[in-house]
Amino acid sequence: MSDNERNSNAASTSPGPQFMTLDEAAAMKTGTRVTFAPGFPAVFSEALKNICFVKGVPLIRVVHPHMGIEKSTGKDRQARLYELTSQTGLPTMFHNEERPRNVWSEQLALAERIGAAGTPSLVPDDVELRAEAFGLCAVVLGEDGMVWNMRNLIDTPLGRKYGYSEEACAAAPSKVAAVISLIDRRLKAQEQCGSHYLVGDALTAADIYWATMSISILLPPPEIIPLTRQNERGLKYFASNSKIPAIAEALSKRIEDHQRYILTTYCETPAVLGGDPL
Ligand SMILES: N[C@@H](CCC(=O)N[C@@H](CS)C(=O)NCC(=O)O)C(=O)O
Repeated sequence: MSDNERNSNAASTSPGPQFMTLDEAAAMKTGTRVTFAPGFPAVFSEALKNICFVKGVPLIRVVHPHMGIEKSTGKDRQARLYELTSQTGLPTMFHNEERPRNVWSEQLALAERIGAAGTPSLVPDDVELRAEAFGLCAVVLGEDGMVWNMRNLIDTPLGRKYGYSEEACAAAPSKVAAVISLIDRRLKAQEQCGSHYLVGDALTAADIYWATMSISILLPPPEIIPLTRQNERGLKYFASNSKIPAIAEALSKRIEDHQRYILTTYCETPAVLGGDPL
């Protein structure tokens, strides 16, 4: 994607991107449709948006239905989502008439396949580098990984879906910190080889996923993640995570520099979130 196209992508959707309904998205036969929580940088949706941005895949934004029961009807708000995708996680991704993709590794593979010519390959051809990139993604995005444990730092309905308990909550800071330290060691070793990236000497999915997911423990300034009515509380929570002692100890200038470099160089910045900007 050229710089012009990159800028026009951000400009055409900013400041008020349109979000369609799930039913509208499901009825479409062409295009790449991804669900979001308008106004909130839900990290899995945000990361997929950034992956698609790098790959020059134009996204059609869709509202992800909230968890819980709709008071007026007594129905589960996510019943239709479940009917369409056999799960309820955010984000789901539809492309043309293909089956929906609900897991990051499948979403990444799809983005790689449909990405525009000339865009960076986010999954290395070299299998050793590929194993490194997927290994890092797994400890950030996978079960019992960084994001999983970040959700268990406090008791929320979402955390309850990921096994929140007093024990899980007590273990979460050191599990989150262990991943941050791994990334930091990795960046240090890469720096010594003259690389700005987590794997090899080029951008991979690991950089995009980590830089995006790390906003939940190291909040970037509003020039990168703008404030909205919908994310005000959530961003305070993200910011407070940096102050949890085990996490604060693991964070470093190197982690911050890499996050800012990847987000501002390769991703949609400022993030186009929709919702009501403050
Ligand atoms: N299925 C996704 C994970 C996405 C995810 O964990 N989404 C969370 C929000 S950040 C969610 O919506 N969880 C509730 C649910 O799965 O019903 C993947 O493995 O790539």
